[in-house]
Amino acid sequence: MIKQEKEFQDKIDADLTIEPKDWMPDKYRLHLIRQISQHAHSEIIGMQPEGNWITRAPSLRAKMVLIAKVQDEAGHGLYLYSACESLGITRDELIDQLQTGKAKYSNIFNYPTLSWADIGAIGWLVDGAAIVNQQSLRGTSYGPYARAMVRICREESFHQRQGYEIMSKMSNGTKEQQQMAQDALNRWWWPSLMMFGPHDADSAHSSNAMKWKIKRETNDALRQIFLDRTVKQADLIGLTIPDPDLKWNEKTKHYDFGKIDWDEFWKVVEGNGFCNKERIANHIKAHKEGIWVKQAALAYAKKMEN
Ligand code: FAQ
Repeated sequence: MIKQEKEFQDKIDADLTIEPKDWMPDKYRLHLIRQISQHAHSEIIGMQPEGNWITRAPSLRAKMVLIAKVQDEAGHGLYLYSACESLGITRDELIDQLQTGKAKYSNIFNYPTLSWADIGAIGWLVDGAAIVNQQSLRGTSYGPYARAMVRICREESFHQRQGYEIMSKMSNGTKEQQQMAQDALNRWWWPSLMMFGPHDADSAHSSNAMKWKIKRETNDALRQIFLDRTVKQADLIGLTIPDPDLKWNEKTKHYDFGKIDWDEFWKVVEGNGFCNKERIANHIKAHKEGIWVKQAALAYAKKMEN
């Protein structure tokens, strides 16, 4: 091991953060660019399924809360793109990777939002899963990523609560509302479990990620935390988790659960989910239509320099 590499690993082992100007192995840098950009793209593409319901929110309060949430996701994307740029890649390159399909984003955002209950399910389950993952990432070894996570987690917990509030209201509402809430849970449950990525044995990047403390917990460990927490929340509002194999295990003190359909996961991740094409087409359209804003801002900045 070369001297620099040893010093780098010693720092990680001592739980010190790596900062943009510190020496780092290329593989660490590229690993982070991949993960942080996937994370940033997820926040931005994740605005679409919820944005779809802003005009149809059932009350002014619900509309205001949803607008604030979607706006927060844009902010999260910006913090993450900035953290990623500190690794020596430009925003234009990152956007190009997303739009040409070279970079992934979370599987979950390729499912459609069919009813208002889906907005509840996204907040409760998708933000709930995101928080579990992101709370662990507050201790990630790359300083700018860890600091972005602290701020994002605070906002994300408000998002989770707004989703749970919607689900709780609907499951205590009319029979039709209860059915809508259960139907949303049925459709979003398994894709939410998939968000944590493949099982540890099949997770290509986990070994390096754990060695470099980019990840502090494995995919399966985080999935289990989310599951244990969420089953109890479903019980509280009278909803049924759509898994006949779900069972409390007295020995492990965790819930055992059924098999995840990994074929569905890979189909979605490889671009063949319900909404992949629509999501990317919308992103490209928004960028084309908004180019004048970017040009105007750049022209203004240039004028101020002179
Ligand atoms: N979707 O070896 P691993 C949010 C890919 S934020 C798509 O286990 P890794 C907020 C993976 O990239 C949600 N692809 O990979 C919000 C790799 O392929 P590659 C996003 C996935 O990186 C809420 C391959 O599978 N959060 O929701 C997924 O060690 C509501 C092998 O996998 C983050 O990104 C997936 N779910 O572990 C916004 C958190 N999982 O790159 C709006 C940060 C795996 O070699 C509304 N990221 N793949 O081509 C992470 O913690 C990790 O990257 C994992 C995956 C855990 C996602």
